[in-house]
Amino acid sequence: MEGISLEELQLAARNHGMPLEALRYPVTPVGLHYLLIHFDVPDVDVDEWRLTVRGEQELTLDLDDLKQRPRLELAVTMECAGNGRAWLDPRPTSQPWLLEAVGTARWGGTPLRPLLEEAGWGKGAVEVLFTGLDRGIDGGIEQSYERALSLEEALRDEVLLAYEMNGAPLPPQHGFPLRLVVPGWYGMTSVKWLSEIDVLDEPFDGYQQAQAYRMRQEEDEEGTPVERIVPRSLFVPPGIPEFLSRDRHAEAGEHVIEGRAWSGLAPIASVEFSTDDGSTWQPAELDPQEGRWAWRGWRYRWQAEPGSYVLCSRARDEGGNEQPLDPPWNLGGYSNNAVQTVNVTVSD
Ligand SMILES: Nc1nc2c(c(=O)[nH]1)N[C@H]1C(S)=C(S)[C@@H](COP(=O)(O)O)O[C@H]1N2
Ligand SMILES: [Mo]
Repeated sequence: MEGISLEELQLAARNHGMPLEALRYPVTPVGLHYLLIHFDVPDVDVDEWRLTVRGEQELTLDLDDLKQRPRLELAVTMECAGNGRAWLDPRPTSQPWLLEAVGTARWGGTPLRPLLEEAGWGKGAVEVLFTGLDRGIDGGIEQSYERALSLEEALRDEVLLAYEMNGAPLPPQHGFPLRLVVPGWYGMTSVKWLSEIDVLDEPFDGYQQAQAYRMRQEEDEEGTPVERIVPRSLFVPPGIPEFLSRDRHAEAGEHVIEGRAWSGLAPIASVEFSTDDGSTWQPAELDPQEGRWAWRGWRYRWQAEPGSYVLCSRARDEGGNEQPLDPPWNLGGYSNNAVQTVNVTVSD
């Protein structure tokens, strides 16, 4: 596999991941939640800031107007569609995530649907476009960061306009003062620094919809859109790490491996654990599911004897979707949910 370029390193240093040991927390502390910012964090003056909603009518709201609307708080697991990208060979050039582009927050705000109903839409409405305040250039095109959802998806009860994260105002890096949160979909859908919502009569064909976030093998293919999160499980690596390789060293005896699993397609049905690089699998114990949109905790009691091991876990959802052992390749490096592997040396 080719080395990481300085440009990829520049992206990786701006956009940090969640350290895997933070899988211990059911709700990720804000500073440990992953970050993905395509351009710059915009400079927002909240006194000047307004949300404009354009349907059949145009509504303009400030932050206090939004806070006075019905309140909804939901624990939602968010994952970047590029999580797992750096394992692909050849490695697509973009943010080189390994496994850590995930986090779960309690997002507080107001549901989108009643606001859309107030603005109204005509017979020809097909999509709803969400525009952020951040601007930049990608694929040679100057753009605001913006993404659309079908009207049907936008009207789901759990789609949220969030002004709080874990009980505090959104921090600048997570979209202050307002962001969209679309449970079950990869993170690119949840537009930060939200300023405009437009009901559209034509499908949106902007860069982040029609060029980026499509599953394809070649540049000139139309491909299919990246939408819902495919199943994944991750676990806290046991023992202690070697500084550079992050390979693990553990003592013989029982290790309770703690992990989490999620899928945007269907609820998690099972998690299995392997200590021999996926040759044989044992069932893990699942914790109760705490709400549909947050990850589900699981544990595996490993009786470790001296030796060398490759630990892995594999989740399956109720739709029968299961993590593959080897990653299928695609041009953008999206949606790679191949199993995590952790090398461990166990000694007496
Ligand atoms: N306005 C705006 N919204 C955005 C982005 C962005 O760059 N600009 N990045 C998206 C992507 S790709 C992801 S994965 C999530 C990350 O959200 P987080 O940084 O709060 O974890 O935000 C999404 N919303
Ligand atoms: Mo992302």
